[in-house]
Amino acid sequence: MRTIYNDRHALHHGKVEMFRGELMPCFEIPARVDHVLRELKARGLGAIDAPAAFDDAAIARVHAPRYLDFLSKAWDEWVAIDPANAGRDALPSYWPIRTFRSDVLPASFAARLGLFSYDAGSPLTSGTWTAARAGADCALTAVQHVLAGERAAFALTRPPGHHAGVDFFGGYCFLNNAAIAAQALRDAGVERVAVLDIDYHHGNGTQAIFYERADVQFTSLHGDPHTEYPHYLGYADERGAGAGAGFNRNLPLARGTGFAAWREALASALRGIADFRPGAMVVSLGLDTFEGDPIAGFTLATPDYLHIGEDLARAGLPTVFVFEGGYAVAEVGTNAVNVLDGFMQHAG
Ligand code: FKS
Ligand code: ZN
Repeated sequence: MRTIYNDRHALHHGKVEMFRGELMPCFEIPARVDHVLRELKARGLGAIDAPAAFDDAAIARVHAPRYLDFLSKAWDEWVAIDPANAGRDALPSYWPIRTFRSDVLPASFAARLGLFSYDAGSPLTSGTWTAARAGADCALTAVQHVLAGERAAFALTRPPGHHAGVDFFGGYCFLNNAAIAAQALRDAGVERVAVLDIDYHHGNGTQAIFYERADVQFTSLHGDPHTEYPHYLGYADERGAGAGAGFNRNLPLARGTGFAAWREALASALRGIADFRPGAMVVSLGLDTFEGDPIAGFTLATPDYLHIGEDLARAGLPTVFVFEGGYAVAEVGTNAVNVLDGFMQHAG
């Protein structure tokens, strides 16, 4: 399987995130991708290519113009407030929740930082825009290879994407790479696209982007939002709305869920995807379902990831893998490559 990779991911390197009233070192760090890259090379999984450069049009198919405008200029605005900000990440501290206006774009940078985000765990850094933008190029390039007839391709990128919505960042995510890939497949003429999200955390951004659409089906296996981040979305009764009614499926699982139960949920998810008869599938590939993950609660073991790849291959669909979470840094490479390796061994 071909991997699309670019070292610009490392330009996004947050220092701290807010956790329990304290600033803690970030979990989402460049070394995550370095480990996956090393494992891909060690196991000779396939070519590792640089992404092609795309203009902003494919990104603007998913994200709002005023959000992209904000994100692309945010770092310069942050430093313009105070030159000393060059040495600090930007973290929001207030948000326009219910009863506040979101149509007004305040002049204040801090106010706009809150308007376009939903948590204090996603630092915006000097290289965030460049890294996220290069990540979207990786996803779009992976799509091109699959459109050209390759069975699958892997966008190895960070920051991750599945929490980012049309006009907000959060959960370490800025541009929704999986949604951008799914939309690009649609725009290239694939009539129905399935997005399968197997990160530990619900892909609230991807769900929201496609919630009222019948042409992109979203299915997610994740920790029960009653106890797990992102808490405010990801419940089983969210089935889509309007034209999208019936095209959203959430399979929340209790903290502590092991591979047997998780794999049954995956089988159910894949049956729903088969019923949809998609022309292609985008997989939000998070590895934070691993038993050793420091911020998640399932108990999957390293060999289980080979079986996940096998099950995904048996869906028989052209597949774009997009890298998402996974914070057991020493194991994330083996776990990710196990999925891809298991897939290729059963891709037929
Ligand atoms: C502990 C509270 C939870 C945010 C967790 C974000 C998870 C991100 C992810 C992604 F794939 F996007 F990277 N913090 N500080 O794993 O879903
Ligand atoms: Zn996650």
